[in-house]
Amino acid sequence: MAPALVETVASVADSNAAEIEAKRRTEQERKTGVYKEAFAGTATGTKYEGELKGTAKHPPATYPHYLPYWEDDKYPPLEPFEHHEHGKDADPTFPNLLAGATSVKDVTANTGAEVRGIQLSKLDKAGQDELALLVAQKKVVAFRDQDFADLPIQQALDFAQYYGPSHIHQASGAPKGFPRVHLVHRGAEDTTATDYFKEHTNSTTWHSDVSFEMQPPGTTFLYLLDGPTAGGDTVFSNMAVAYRRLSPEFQQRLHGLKALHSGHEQAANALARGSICRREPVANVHPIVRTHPATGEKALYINPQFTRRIVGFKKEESDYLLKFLYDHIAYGTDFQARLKWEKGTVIVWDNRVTAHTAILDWEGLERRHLARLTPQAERPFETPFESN
Ligand SMILES: O=C(O)CCC(=O)C(=O)O
Ligand SMILES: [Fe+2]
Repeated sequence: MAPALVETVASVADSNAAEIEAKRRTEQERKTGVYKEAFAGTATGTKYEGELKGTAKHPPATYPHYLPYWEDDKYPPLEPFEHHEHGKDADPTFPNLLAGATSVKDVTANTGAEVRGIQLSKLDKAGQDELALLVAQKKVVAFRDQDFADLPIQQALDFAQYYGPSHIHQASGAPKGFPRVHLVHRGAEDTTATDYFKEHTNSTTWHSDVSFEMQPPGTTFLYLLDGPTAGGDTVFSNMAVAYRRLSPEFQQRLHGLKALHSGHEQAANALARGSICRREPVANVHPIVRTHPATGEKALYINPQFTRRIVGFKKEESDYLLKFLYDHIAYGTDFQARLKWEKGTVIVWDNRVTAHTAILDWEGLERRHLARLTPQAERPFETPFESN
């Protein structure tokens, strides 16, 4: 019998509390820069001339139509929708996805894979279903030599939107006319990262994308447009192994707990830097242990960027337990995988069962430019604790 779903109730009408807390924290955190927004791009910080024409040391952007713009158009709240999990329809032997592959390699013993020899954009529906399942199982897969970056942007978006409506980010830069594409862009000669390291020891910012939304992303795509010669890798943490690594007693205690995730600080940080906010920010309550709809795996679902408070715990209790869980994720190199970018790489991860962090380690002020397509998935749900 399928386990009964334990309803996630956003009973604490904490949106207000989250907003007040966000205002208090924003001032302080803009100064300390613990948010990844501390090194997010802005309209005024982006040197378009260097990006379009190149600089003395760096060539122009290879994909100028993917340069970020912050058009201040306002969007309504995200609409709830019924998510269809395509991974559930997949053939688990992956005949339509991997038959033509020339190489399929695991990145580590428990996390990540690298695939060569297939073209994602040519997959049929059965192949796309298998992609969702493979990514849910491996957590993150790097597909090399892809044509995504060369497709018309709308075609790449249509491919991703098979998995769900592509999220419109509240604050990030987007290609002109494509607010559903989230851009990661550090232009040539941009010194934000080096400036950041004057005050900080590392750039690690573990998170699961936009976990504050009611229906956060599932199968998520990030593809390289331009990258540094070496470095700028992305590290993924396998949140299902992170959960399984805990003792059954501890796992059981986490079951039934819910946490508040807030997008208010991200919005407030963007406005405080003179950037935009496309939508009224939201906060939502999600279970701390969520279940994946295709694999049935349980995974930790908290992250230091967006999770604020465990519902029903006093502040010190909540801070204490969240700190333990954040440290568990950050120190757990035995359930992390560090993926390298190459020209033509599309990395696909399942945002429901992973956390990730960019690594800003390269020097020489080279450009790093990527595009993310972010289909939303189901509202996180939990299933009852089962001892192993
Ligand atoms: O820049 C990266 O490697 C990752 C950026 C990121 O967190 C994202 O696109 O969701
Ligand atoms: Fe991210």
